Amino acid sequence: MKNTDSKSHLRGESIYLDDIAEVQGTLYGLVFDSPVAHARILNFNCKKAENLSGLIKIFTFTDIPGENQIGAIIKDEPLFAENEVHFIGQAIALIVAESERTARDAKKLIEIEFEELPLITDPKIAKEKEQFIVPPRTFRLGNIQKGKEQSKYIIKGNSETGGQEHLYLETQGAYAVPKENGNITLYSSTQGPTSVQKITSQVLDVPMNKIEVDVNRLGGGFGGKEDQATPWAAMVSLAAFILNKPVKISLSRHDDLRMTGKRHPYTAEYTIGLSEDLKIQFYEVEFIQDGGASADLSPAIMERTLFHGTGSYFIPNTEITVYSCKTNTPPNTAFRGFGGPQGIFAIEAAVQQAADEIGVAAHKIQYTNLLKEGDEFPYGQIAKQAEAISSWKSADDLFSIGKQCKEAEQFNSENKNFKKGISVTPICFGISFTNTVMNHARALVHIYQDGSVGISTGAIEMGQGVNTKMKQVASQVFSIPLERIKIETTNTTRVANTSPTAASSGADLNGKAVEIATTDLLGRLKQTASEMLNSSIEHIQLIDEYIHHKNKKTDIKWNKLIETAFLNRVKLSEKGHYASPEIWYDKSKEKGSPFTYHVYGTSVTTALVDTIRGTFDIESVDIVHDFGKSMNLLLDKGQVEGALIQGIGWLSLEEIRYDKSGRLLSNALSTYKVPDINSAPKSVRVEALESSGHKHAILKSKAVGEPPFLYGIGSYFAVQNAIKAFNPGFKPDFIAPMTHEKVFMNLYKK
Ligand code: MTE
Ligand code: LUZ
Ligand code: MOS
Repeated sequence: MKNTDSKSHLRGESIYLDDIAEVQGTLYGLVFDSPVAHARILNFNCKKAENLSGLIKIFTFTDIPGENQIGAIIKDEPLFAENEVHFIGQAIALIVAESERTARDAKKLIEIEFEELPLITDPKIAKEKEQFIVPPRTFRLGNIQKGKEQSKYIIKGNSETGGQEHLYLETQGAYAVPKENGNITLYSSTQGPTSVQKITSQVLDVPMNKIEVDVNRLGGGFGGKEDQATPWAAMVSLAAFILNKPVKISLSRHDDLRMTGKRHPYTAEYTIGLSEDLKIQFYEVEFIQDGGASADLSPAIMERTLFHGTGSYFIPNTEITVYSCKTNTPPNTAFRGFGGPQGIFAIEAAVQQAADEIGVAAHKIQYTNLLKEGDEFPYGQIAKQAEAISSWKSADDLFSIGKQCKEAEQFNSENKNFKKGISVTPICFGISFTNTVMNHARALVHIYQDGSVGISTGAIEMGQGVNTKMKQVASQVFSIPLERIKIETTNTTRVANTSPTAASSGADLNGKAVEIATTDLLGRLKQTASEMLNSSIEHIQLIDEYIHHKNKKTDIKWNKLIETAFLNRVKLSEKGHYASPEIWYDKSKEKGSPFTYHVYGTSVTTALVDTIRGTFDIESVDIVHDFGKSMNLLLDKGQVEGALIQGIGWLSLEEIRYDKSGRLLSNALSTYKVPDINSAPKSVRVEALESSGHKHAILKSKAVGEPPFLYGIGSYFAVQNAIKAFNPGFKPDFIAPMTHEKVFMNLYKK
């Protein structure tokens, strides 16, 4: 079962935002953004720019009829800067012209004067000055003091993970087309059409029903378009609304890199205690999250870090705190894993450091402490259908962890110029938006008179294959081929009040809504069939496009059934609404059961370090992953492979750097190294854990979008272990990314 988009992708026929046929008279927008990181604006003069021929208008905050505000969780972010700027790349104005070229020329003619203000780029300094986005939060389980008393080994340390650029192939963009009576059709490359609709309506001071957001597909989002697709959409809508002309914006890669936020960098300070038998007795950790200049999704991301603070382990005494800090860089945002990977890296660092100091293999400590059925997470949820141990055992059976370690040791004893390192990475990731109210979705299904089917949902196709999965659900319920089914664009007029396609839950939530709507329709169709056959409904089945009666195939085909239903005036359209059951969370106690289920898995990573050049290859990654009962193993394996390589990039290649003035140094693909085919593992094996799936997962097929990103963590520790094999005096730090430069320095560090 392939991704149903694969053919049009391959032929270059798939339509992204910039491929939408433009309406005559379309104008082009370009953002004028701040060149300084923190300053008061003393003077803004665009007279010269406005005199340029072909220049239509330059929009600033003074042109906004409604609120100059785009903050989704906290209202702390203006669409256009008013009197102050807070980061380099912050939007100050939108230049609208007949061509993008003219807009670029005009940009150079804008005059602006600033009074520069002191700035903070280091989140640790922000913490000292109590520049918080929201107050810190703490999750607690058990009693740290008790844990200390039971510990033979107590280890203190710290770790650090860096930012990450989303590098969706399609940059941010939006296209607003005005309609009659002040209505707007808004095409946006967004994961969150409702959020785009809502914020745009507030900026324009019009009701939401005047803004129709339509999304065909994205050329990748990875979280970068969960919240940060909104400003561009609001800007072009503002211009279209005031000028009554279609206006489009499509960011150049350079502008996108500079103006948009990235994965949150985190630092962690931890203390971990273990008893003689290597049971973790307590874990105390304090994270500092670099939020950037405004809240964006930072409070929600901070929450997911708290939820994933203990990774795949049961730790009876835990205290996890996160400080979300404000700095003068672009607001950091959602990125695959959403703060979870940052939390999990720290516990893995603590385990590795403990292993080093105690003198045992890390995988001994890891295995000893894996979550079991009935264990309690620090937030009170009880682990059910826990697959941590089963996936580890399955990985060990299939890939022989012990044997791989022995072979690496043997290799290392025989080679000096190359060293091997191995690491094991157990993963555990919670599925559901941690904000319980967001876990719902809707679908609208039409069966046309000829038997073809059109489905609208709130899910956004961004390469992950959610449209293919939606078709599979309908095809399975109706028992008709996929060719009869079309997935429509995601459109706020057809399906309203959607949550963003995020938290890996797009397929589950929207798929369940499709299942509900199609099941309702099926009931009605069976009723029609029973009338056609003068029988009763329990004798009717639909199998492979034919009505079966009393378990015997009839000659009545799907089309005939639909035609008859139509002539009998049966309702052939249905909507479905799904809200995840059973989940809840009490923020005042920091306890609850927020996740519908968890996804587990185990990977074994082997790295090969060239000790002369200081370079490394990831030789192999062997994975046993908990897909539940995968509804589409090809797509799901694609998600695992893609996420793995994205994770490897985060921890071993990609380095976001700002200078002291808040300027992004890694502002091009020449200075920011993303994984390519040469840095991909030489071998990736992905095996499915045998499991019965989960009843609340769509067709028992567990969410797969984000969890496998965590397998990338293995690359960091595998390379680190290879360095240790060469340089026994090396005392590792736990600062990521482990770039080739750092490997080189670490090989010879005394
Ligand atoms: N896969 C592709 N090809 N492109 C993407 O942008 N985003 C990831 C993941 N896989 C992404 C992707 C992220 S961050 C999420 S949350 C999920 O897909 C969202 O889709 P789902 O909920 O349908 O899994
Ligand atoms: N977005 C969000 C997310 O709003 N809440 C979440 O819990 C979440 N998790 C992962 C990715 N995006
Ligand atoms: Mo994904 S970070 O939930 O868009």
